[in-house]
Amino acid sequence: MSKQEQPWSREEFEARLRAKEKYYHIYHPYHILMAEGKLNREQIQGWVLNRFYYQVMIPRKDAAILANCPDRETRREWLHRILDHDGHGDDPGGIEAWIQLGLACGLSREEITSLRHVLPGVRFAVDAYYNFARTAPWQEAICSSLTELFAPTIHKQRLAGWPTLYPWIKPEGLAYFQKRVSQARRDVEHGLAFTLDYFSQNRKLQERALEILQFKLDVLWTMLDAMYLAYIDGKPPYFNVA
Ligand code: AHQ
Repeated sequence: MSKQEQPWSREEFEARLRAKEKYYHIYHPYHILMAEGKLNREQIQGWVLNRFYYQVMIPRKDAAILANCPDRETRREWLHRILDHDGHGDDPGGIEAWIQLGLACGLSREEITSLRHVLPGVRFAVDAYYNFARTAPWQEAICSSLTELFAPTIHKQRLAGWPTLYPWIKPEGLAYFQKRVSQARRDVEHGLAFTLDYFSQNRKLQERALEILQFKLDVLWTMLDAMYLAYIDGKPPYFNVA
């Protein structure tokens, strides 16, 4: 087998997955302006309203993976992701926590849950992720969640910065980010171990894993592109149509 066809070692494969961090949406101009405290109330509210569509589609994405997955052990590992978002017992879950973030930003529950502010570009990117999880092999959908390798940093950045950068946002709204720091870490432990095992069968599968991770990075980046055009450039869809 030539050098080009041999699978990378587990360490090199993991390093190549982690090297994709440079494409993570923390580096998107929208998030850079956010981290610098340069977004106004409408631009923060627009982000919260649009990201809500991503949040409500996550448990449906995860349920699609469960539906496609015949392996009981993997389903047992994956199930908590739905409960994390939909809630269970006394824990109202991440979707409710995101609504609390929206309320803390001065939005109404109805405005958030109506989804009427979701931009077409955001909807298309999120639906691309959901439809990927529904139609791709379940192993590929597990791999696509690995952008969460990079998520703790962005959640911690918001927790550290927002109280001073955006004092008008009620601090209780940040609870969502606090929960995600530990949930993302736990999710990724299983997701990464599974990906390193399953996709290391051969080099072609390893390269497919990198392709899948890039697709998900594109989903996250494209959501912010739509928001940038609408809320920073002031050019929402059809802005110039009478
Ligand atoms: O709040 C986020 C979340 O619940 C998830 C689930 C996970 C997945 O299954 O793809 N990805 C993810 C992400 C969340 N928040 C994003 C953020 O920037 O606040 C990061 C995002 C991710 O990195 O995929």
